[in-house]
Amino acid sequence: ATYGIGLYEATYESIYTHESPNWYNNAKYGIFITWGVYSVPGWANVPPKEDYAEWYWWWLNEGPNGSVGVFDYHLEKYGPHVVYDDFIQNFTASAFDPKEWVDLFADSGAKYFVQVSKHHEGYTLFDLPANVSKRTSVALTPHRHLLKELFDAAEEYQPQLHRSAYYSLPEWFNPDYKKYGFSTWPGGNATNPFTNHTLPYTGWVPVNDYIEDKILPEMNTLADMGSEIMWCDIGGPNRTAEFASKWFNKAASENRQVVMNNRCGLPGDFDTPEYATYSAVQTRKWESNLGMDPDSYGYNRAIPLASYMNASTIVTKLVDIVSKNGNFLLDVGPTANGTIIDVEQKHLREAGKWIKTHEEAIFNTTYWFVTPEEGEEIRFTLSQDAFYIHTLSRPNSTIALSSPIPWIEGDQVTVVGGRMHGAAVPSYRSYNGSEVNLSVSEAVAAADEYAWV
Ligand code: FUL
Repeated sequence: ATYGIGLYEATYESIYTHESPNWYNNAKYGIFITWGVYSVPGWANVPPKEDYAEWYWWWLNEGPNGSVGVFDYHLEKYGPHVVYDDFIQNFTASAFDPKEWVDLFADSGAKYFVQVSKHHEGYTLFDLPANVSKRTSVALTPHRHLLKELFDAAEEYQPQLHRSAYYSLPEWFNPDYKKYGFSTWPGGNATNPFTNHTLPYTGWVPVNDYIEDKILPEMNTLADMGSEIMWCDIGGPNRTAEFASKWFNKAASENRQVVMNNRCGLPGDFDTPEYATYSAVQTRKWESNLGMDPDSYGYNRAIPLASYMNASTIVTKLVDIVSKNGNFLLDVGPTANGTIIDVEQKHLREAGKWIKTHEEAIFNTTYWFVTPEEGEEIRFTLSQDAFYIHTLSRPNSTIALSSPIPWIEGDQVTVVGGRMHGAAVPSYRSYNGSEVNLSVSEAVAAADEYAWV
């Protein structure tokens, strides 16, 4: 049990040597849950003016010339005297059933989840000592330790469903953050944009040193709760090298492996393109985060249900991302009472059926070094046993593969998943040897959906 103790030191160089562990590299698909006080108003316009609904307070605070129309919306719907912190009392979680959530994640085929435990609004879904913060879901409405409830419910799915938390280091309007003069987010007080009055920061416990007395205790709390990923946001002033060295060493001494993203103020173990994917293989591990909503992580009541990402897109994105060495972190935005809306549940479960019947081609795979031309809609993955060829649209009678692949005359090609699972696909090399051709019958093409393997 002493394995790895003292391995990491609190320096940039030492932490830089840490790598994303196998469980994470192999997990491929996670569910991101953006849920907090912002879920109460849950609004951020519709495209092309939509933006992150979890930023409601920021948009509101921008005042009448704000970019996404929150000021006007708020004035019309709530009037000038309802301020952001008034929404806390409506963050009821009254329908929150953590068991239902983890059952859904398991059905979706995901291997991990990342719960937003504190967004830039500063309200935590986890408990903290009274000298750190009372802006928590335990001290305030709904007086529940929501993160712990979710982690506990996931116990049933161990070790398949990894548990973790997103954590924003800065808080927009925490007066204690102000002294760091972080240029984009000065900290300091929020105002009521309609009256210009300075607002109190509900649950605020003044501290001497925001990093020492707030960030570190909060990150340590999440680590102690067993978060396997430290999914930080924004970075900024930090002592992450110190945090990470202790965390990595402790985990190693317990024979666990943990992983940190690139937003804790250090390069971390993987990159996190936001609402984006890469167009080619990246040798450094990465994870794409995308919402089921077209432009928001947090719940946005203005978005038509038909705009949510459907099963076909989920599967296509997953295959595309995995083939390029990425993981796919797909976001849901529950409502204030803790409901993951039906349309999201439906598409997640639908995609989950495909994912489970094609799992050998997704999980525990790695990337092939060649990214096929984007237009070809061909993707490759590789396991210890097989080389997988995916097509992202319904294949025609012949698939011509011009990229170099490990195929020699006589190798067997078979269908993975769908109603024709295991059926042979005749294959041959073109006369000049530059292409491998797969003869896909009508029956094989008709026997699957979303992606063909
Ligand atoms: C960003 C945040 O500002 C967004 O609201 C969202 O949480 C995204 C994943 O990270 O930095």
